[in-house]
Amino acid sequence: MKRKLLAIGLGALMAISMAACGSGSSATSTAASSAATADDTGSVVTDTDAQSLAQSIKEDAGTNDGSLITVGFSQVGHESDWRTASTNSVKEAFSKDNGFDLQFVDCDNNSETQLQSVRNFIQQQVDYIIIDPIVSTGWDTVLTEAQDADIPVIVIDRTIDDSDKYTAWIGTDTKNEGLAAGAWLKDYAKAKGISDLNILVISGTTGSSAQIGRTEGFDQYVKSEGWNKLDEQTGDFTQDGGQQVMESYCKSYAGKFNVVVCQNDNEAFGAIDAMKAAGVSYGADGDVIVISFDACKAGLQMVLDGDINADFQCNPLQGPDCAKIVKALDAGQDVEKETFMAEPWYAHDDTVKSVSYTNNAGKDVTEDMIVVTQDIVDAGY
Ligand code: GYE
Repeated sequence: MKRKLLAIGLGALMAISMAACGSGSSATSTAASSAATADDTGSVVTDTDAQSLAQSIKEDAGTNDGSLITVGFSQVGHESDWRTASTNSVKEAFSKDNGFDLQFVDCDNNSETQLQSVRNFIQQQVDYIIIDPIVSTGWDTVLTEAQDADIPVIVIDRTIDDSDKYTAWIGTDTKNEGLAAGAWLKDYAKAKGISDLNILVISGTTGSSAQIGRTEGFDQYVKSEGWNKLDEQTGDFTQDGGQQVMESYCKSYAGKFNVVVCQNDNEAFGAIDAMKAAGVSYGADGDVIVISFDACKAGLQMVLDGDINADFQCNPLQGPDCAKIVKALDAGQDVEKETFMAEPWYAHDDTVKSVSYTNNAGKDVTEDMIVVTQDIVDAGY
């Protein structure tokens, strides 16, 4: 493919200032969280950094003699350990050494910013665009614009559900994660002799495919088993959000719940802090069963410690496969439209050894629940 030299103009500067805006909100970090915060990854720049970043992008562009593949990556934000791992994975895979010139925009969970970042990439005529879509709808117009500009779009992680004008997607099936969580809870409650399940859900960012999929999958079991879902409120996939929602749940539903489902680990860290403060006992030895998703390193540590009962992994290390896809496209090869990452399921103990359910593709599956060990935690992302 003929390389387009990166045009550093207004568009790039806008992208930089948008990234700078992203630094205004506080990145969630936790004592329990072992992964780097957004600042550590360099994914968020401060206002004072914007000038020097502009300069360094100019210099970088100057060193691209046309041999590097230019790629724009529009990332959701920096809300969780999962996100940090995703950003790092893409940045490492799309390094200069690997033949890429990557422009990164942290959209700070703002859909307007995200659409604008993609338009800026189109204006700059990058060779390829990677999008991790904050929400699953509202994409058709801008994807048409990318198509008209002859720029292939690769979607990672979350799905785009109102347009098929992208070349490839790589990620996980989050409905299966929700289904597996429901299947585990059903068997766990049975094994423990718990007949009444009173459930509080702290959901992820509303309208994101990760929230929609996990809710749909889990709700299938709520319905079929006749469980009592007391409430569902969003914690926006952040620790602060999880803590705030749980603080209010602890007041409104004091003594009335025995399950908390957090749609990611960072929310679980916040929810656990809130339960601790409210004197609610939780986890393997407590009154409240805690279910989480992501299974990042800090989350797995909490499973090992018995604070989280079960954690359904979502693999964020999509950078290498994504780079492979871009290289293949660049060599004029066909690529798979969809690539699914493997996702293991983890638990504190072997009360439930495996889960059986009908997955999102309509297939009956039986999958192991892996009991977390220190080695598994150490190998985590
Ligand atoms: O679960 C959460 C992150 O889109 C699957 O986004 C991803 C989700 C992940 O903020 O931690």
